[in-house]
Amino acid sequence: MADPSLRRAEDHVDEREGGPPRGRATGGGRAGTPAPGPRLRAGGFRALLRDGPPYGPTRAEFWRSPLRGPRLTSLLGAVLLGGVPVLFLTGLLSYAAYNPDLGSNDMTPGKGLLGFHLFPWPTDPPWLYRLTQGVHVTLGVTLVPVLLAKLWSVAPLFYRWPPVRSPAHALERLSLLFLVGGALFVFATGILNIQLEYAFPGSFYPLHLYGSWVFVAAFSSHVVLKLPAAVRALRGPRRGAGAPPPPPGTGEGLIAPAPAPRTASRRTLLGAVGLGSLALFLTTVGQSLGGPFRRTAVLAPHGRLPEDGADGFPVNTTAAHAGITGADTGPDWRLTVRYGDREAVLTREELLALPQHRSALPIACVEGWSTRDLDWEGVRLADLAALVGADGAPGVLVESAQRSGAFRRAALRANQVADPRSLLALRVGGEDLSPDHGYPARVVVPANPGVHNTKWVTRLGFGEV
Ligand code: HEM
Ligand SMILES: Nc1nc2c(c(=O)[nH]1)N[C@H]1C(S)=C(S)[C@@H](COP(=O)(O)O)O[C@H]1N2
Ligand SMILES: [Mo]
Repeated sequence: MADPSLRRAEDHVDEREGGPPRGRATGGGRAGTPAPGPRLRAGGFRALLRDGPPYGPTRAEFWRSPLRGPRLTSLLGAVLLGGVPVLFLTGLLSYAAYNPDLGSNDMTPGKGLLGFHLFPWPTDPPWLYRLTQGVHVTLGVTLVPVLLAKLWSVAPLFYRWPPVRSPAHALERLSLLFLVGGALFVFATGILNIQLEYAFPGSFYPLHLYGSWVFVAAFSSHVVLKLPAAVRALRGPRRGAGAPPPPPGTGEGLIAPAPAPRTASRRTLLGAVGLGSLALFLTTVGQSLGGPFRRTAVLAPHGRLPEDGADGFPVNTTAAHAGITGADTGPDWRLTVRYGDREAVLTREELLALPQHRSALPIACVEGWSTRDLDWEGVRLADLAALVGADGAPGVLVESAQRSGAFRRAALRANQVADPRSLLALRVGGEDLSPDHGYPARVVVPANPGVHNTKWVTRLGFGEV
């Protein structure tokens, strides 16, 4: 027989649920021990529906950690409440940064519906995408231990018996499926994408984008439903082992009725979660800070690459991987610039003979890594537009020598073309572009996601957005 105070906690459950007494605390003290006696003998399907199996995780005694409780769950929830909105906001900004409403930039089906918040992505400050996407990826990675701890802290609730009590309860459980499934799905797809460098099974963008809307919808209703309880738990007194049960409506089902002996304090658990997050943060953030810090990003695929040397910055998609051959970029390479029926075809020498400009701009990848400001040299996109009288064009479709793959082309908006720092770059760090960095010519635009800084450019189609 369990501690009498635990009976009281159970009674609260019964009060709230309005069901018959469930006797979960009476079936025998220890987790995993089949409850002997009356429950089994009463047997039958109806008893099973009412009480659950005589042993296993549907029984409160199965869950023995003395660390679970509303305060722990609420503390972890509060951290997620701080982090998830920032993740969502920076994620939406990243979507906007692609100018998904332009040309072939976005392959997401039904994107119109999700495009309500879009705005022309600015070119100032030039480090904007570096910041927003660095925060998005670093914060996402850092929150993983908190998310896992939060799920652990509420694990007994997943198994509460009976699984469905009423239509309203069924709806609530369905929303939890979207909350937990959504959280795991969005975090997993994000991390897979960083680790696989775009070699993602299926299409990452629609999956991650739609997944996060589902997750955030479920998250919002969860916050509305749980915030009062969370505030109560955080304001209320701390409860040590053996403390009286909390008042009704707080934490039933979380506090173990038959707790195992305490081997660590709640503070130790929170400390371990915090240390895990700190370790992930410290081994990830260097990829966004760049410079000497890049070496500290041991968990990031673009982490440890050194940044020294003229061309010394990470490569995303090598020329070989993109199927770019020597013939594509050799002496026969030409740049076609077109606006309506006006067309100019230029060799690299002719491009080098046009006015050359310098821009100090970073590469900032959607995967979260970015570089310091690199010293680019080349022809202004605005000058190339003027060459074919495209000054007023709504934008430009940039195409590369790459034959397949989503990033073989990208559309830029008029404000990006007009910015005097936007270049068709021919050189970086005082040397010709290397083959992997886009030789003979590539786009660099301030605040542009790296993926739209197209390499191995062969054609600029002004107005073709
Ligand atoms: C990634 C985000 C989150 C996930 C996946 C998550 C998941 C869950 C799940 C599955 C439950 C159990 C619900 C049940 O079966 O009744 C729960 C309970 C709870 N959550 Fe969250 N949660 C998240 C964020 C938050 C936030 C931001 C807060 C802060 C307001 C919060 C506060 C709570 C509270 C107070 C409970 C109540 C436990 C009880 O019924 O006593 N959660 N959470
Ligand atoms: N043609 C083409 N251009 C491309 C890519 C590509 O796959 N194909 N990758 C893009 C991505 S995702 C990034 S982050 C930058 C990286 O530039 P870097 O390899 O010179 O650092 O190039 C972009 N330009
Ligand atoms: Mo990228």
